[in-house]
Amino acid sequence: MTNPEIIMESDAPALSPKVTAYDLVLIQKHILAIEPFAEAYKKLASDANNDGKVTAFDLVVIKKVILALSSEFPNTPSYKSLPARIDLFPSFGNVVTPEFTIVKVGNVN
Ligand SMILES: [Ca+2]
Ligand SMILES: [Ca+2]
Repeated sequence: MTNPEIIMESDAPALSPKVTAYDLVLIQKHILAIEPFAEAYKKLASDANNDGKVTAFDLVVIKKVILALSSEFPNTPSYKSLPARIDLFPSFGNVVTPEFTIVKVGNVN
């Protein structure tokens, strides 16, 4: 038997009014270690190609979406959840209260 778990998924469009050139600036500052993100959700939001790292490739991907050259992010939904999944396997006496933070890919501010 597999453990019951909750996984949040989204098929919302990649483009959002919240994702702007200013987000690109902030992500660039993170990549260049000028102003690194402290918050896990910002790193998650910045990883637009879903390779587990925040690099210049993510900037390219997000820029394409902002410019409407691309309608979706590669390998990742438009919204991610933090954590990605919650294990609901019940341990006796414990009540699992799932708590997710929903993260819009590309939006860090
Ligand atoms: Ca933003
Ligand atoms: Ca990445």
